[in-house]
Amino acid sequence: MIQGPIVILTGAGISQESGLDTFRCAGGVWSRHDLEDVATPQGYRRNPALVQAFYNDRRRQLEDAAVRPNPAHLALARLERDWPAPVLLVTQNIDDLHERAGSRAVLHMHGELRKGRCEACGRVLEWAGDMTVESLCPACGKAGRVRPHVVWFGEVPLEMERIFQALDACALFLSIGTSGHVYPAAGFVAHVRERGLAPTVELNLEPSQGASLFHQAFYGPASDVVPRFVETVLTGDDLGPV
Ligand code: BJW
Repeated sequence: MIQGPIVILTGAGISQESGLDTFRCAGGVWSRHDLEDVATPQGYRRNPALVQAFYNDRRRQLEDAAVRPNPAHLALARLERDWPAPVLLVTQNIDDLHERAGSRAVLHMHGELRKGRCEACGRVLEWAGDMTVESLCPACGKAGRVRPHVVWFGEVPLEMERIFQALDACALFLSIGTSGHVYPAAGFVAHVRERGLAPTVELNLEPSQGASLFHQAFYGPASDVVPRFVETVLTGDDLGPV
């Protein structure tokens, strides 16, 4: 039986049934856009307008009434509410579906679509509409220095210290809807496993890159496997051999 803090890593797969594309699945974001162009600092320096347009489109998508939390997001919010110890959600996603589902302890390690960052004054800003290469920073007033508050390849992900502290103290590590291609997130399971810190469980549509490192795995759509797994944890049922 699990007792104590839970750390959950989520990726694009958890939001797929909410209408947001994953990156590496067939028809995913990287099949339509070159990641070197839109998800690297070099790409941004080459063509900031292209990158702003890419994130503007994705920010607008969040406004679509059809894009809303699915049963997987809701189940994780319930877990945080009903579990007697801390539940920390570490998400690679830049959407806000965990928050909309009611989760409160959420760390966005790859940033947030609804935030911008001023490269002149360093302030992180709430950002609702489009961002352009001429946008003014509401904090310092400079024009053309606001960029999406997201983490591109080669940049350091956010909140790493808090994440590793939580991993070191967890009683269960859960990975949901991520392909395990992108580090450091892909390395969390090895961090927990190598130190014998906690059982590690993968919930995904298919085995991820790091599948062999998980003690247990349940495969299927997140809206199905996540609520069922949360129910098992909350009722205190044995997770099986770990
Ligand atoms: C479903 C489903 C359903 C589908 N239900 N499941 C060589 C070795 C090791 C590392 C490196 C290396 N060369 C370079 C690196 C570092 C690099 C890296 O990892 N590169 C790899 C490609 C090799 N990493 C970095 O540069 C990172 N920074 C860094 O390492 O800094 C150094 C440092 C670290 C720590 C401390 C100090 C210093 C930064 C990475 C930034 C990634 N940014 C992006 C874009 C963010 C903004 C945006 O959204 O546009 O983040 S890339 C993109 O990939 C995005 C995602 O968060 C990330 C992960 O993708 P995710 O979520 O796993 O999605 P998919 O599509 O890959 O998978 C979806 C999964 O869902 C699949 O498995 C499906 O089966 C499943 N699924 N439907 C359940 N209904």
